[in-house]
Amino acid sequence: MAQVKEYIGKVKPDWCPGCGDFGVLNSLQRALAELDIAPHNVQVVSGIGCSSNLPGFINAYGFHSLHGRSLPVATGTRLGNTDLTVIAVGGDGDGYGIGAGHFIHTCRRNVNMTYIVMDNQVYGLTTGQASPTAEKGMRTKSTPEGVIEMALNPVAMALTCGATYVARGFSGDNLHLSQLMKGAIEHKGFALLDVFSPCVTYNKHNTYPWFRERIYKLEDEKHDTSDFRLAVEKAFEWGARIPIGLFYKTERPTYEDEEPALRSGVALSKQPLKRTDLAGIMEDFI
Ligand SMILES: Cc1ncc(C[n+]2csc(CCOP(=O)(O)OP(=O)(O)O)c2C)c(N)n1
Ligand code: SF4
Ligand SMILES: [Mg+2]
Repeated sequence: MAQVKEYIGKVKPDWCPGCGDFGVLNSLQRALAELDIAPHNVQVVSGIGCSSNLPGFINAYGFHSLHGRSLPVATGTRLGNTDLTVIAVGGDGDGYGIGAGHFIHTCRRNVNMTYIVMDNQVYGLTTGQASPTAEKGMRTKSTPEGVIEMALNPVAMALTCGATYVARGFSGDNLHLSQLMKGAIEHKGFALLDVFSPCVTYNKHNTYPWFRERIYKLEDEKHDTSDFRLAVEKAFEWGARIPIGLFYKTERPTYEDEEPALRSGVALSKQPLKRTDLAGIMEDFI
């Protein structure tokens, strides 16, 4: 088995001390080591945000893309080289705000990759504005009198948009989180892992103790992960009790299974280049 230290990047994270993203990074390094996936076979793609700086701190291929654009880049990477383990990472603002359209369509596309969202209910990098998952009424610097809109529900969205592995973790429980990550990475299809990852600097409401008082593990209540309706019901549980763990898992053909250019099973990047004579095509247009 690989060692966790093999996945430690050369650059030390510059997150605030206590930021939940440390737990996500550590859990991901542990999950990859336990799955024995060599760093050169992993591509970590992000958008923009504190959380999206993660590819700089892990020893693997990385791509720090544009705000909200991790999923299209990750999809392109995966379709270009199906031999890679592709993991998109980022924040709630990145994935559920500016990147929401990509999120919806990536769920229904079912490309075989993992999406880890460090959900802290704020835009951390830009100093604490309300994000799409901020609760109604939450006071932030952009909502001094409280958020007016209702919060977006990422788990329910992923379920109803067609993601085939839908889970939620907590960065205060690294062992549990790395198990969910392993499940997501091993799953054949699109996996969403929403992670409660507290922003200790700008979110004084959703703190570690706040989550610890409320979260419980679905597996402790013998949750049936094949029951779609039950998963949706659980996704809406919020308040005194908040579930974490695997909500739903199912199998259906991936995009790669059905895309004609990939059906052979040979990665596109390893297929021979065919020379196409463009002269005939050009004549049609000129
Ligand atoms: C097109 C564009 N719009 C806005 C920004 C400014 N911006 C950078 S990060 C960010 C939000 C980050 O929030 P989130 O994704 O939740 O990450 P966090 O910092 O909380 O981890 C915003 C609005 C940007 N970089 N690019
Ligand atoms: S501002 Fe918040 S999200 Fe960003 S590094 Fe600090 S604690 Fe983490
Ligand atoms: Mg955020």
